[in-house]
Amino acid sequence: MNEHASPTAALESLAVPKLDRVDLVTVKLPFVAPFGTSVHVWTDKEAMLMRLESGGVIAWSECVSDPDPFYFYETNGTARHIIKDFLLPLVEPGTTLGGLGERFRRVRGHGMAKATVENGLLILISLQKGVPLHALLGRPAKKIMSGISIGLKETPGALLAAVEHAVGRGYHRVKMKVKKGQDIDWVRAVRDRFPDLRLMVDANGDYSLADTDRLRQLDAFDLMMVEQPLSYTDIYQHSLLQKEMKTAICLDESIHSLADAAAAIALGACRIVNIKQGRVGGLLESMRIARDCVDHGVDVWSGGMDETGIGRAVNIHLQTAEGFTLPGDTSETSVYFDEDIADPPVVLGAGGWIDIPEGPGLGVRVVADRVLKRAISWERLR
Ligand code: OSB
Ligand code: MG
Repeated sequence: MNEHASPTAALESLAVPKLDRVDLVTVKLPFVAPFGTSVHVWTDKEAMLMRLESGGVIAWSECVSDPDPFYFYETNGTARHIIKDFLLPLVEPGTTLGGLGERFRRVRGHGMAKATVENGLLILISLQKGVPLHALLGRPAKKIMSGISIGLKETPGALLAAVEHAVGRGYHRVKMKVKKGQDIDWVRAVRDRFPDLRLMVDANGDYSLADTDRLRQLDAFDLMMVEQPLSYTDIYQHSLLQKEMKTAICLDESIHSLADAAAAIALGACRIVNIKQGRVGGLLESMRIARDCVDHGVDVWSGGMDETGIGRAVNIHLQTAEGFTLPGDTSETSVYFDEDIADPPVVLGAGGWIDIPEGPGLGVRVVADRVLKRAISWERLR
């Protein structure tokens, strides 16, 4: 098999370590400000973490689901059920990660639950080998591009203040949330004030094809892309819309797998794909999708789920992979939290670049006191 055939072949042959102990720990972290979207306003991050212990080595991973099904069908509750009752029983030493992926395929969907387990194992293996996660993925270190996702605001003034702050910090691009009726005028206000800003919008599926004329008005603002304008279930109608719009469409919610990405590309439903490693079932599937996008001239970036420092670090390591050509939703920790559960926090360096945290595994330390302070449930699974 040549290098080009598969970016994940070496990873698929890694052996699953023996797990001595497995816990699910749910933490609740208040946001510094409410995060508003067309589907919900979140005021805190309720994150389900997985703690794996093997031969004295401890690895933490994060499930990117929310407690509610407003962005995605999975919730912390469904992910707990699927991990506990279906996925974890399939995790046995002697299996390879590729073999585990095959076993997981029998469970339909539930990519966020699968990603929690697969990412945890990859982080554990990288800690056991004493190498950074990106090196385990076969990728050299590099500086990562930054991007911020600005939620819906109460007033255009508040939006402009948030964009101004982001520009001052040096972000490589700014994404603003839009919804029907809170769109054209709000984008115009930002564009008038920041004519050269790399700017994009995210609708989280708030529009339908009946809104095509309205969406076409966005073409006037030199946006990098419009993310998920139509339904979270749709691919085909996006292909019709893309033909009517100059602005590139980026799909987020619609893409759950390599097969979805391939279908979207074949139909011309998007010119850009937002890969959220959790939404597509983990790092391996993310790398497969990114490779397929490279092969078809489609740009890729890493989305975010306003994760704690654990998931945020996973997204940072993933962006060393081939294909991640655009700045993603990788922002400073302080955008969401006064105090995260992991150290060090993500901070933008010179020129808006983000350094990969140094050291084995994720390179971030999960601070036990803070996890205990924020924990709302702790369940031992094994
Ligand atoms: O649609 O990309 C989205 C957050 C939660 C759910 C969905 C989305 C988002 C974001 C924030 O836009 C991304 C981040 O900063 O992590
Ligand atoms: Mg999105």
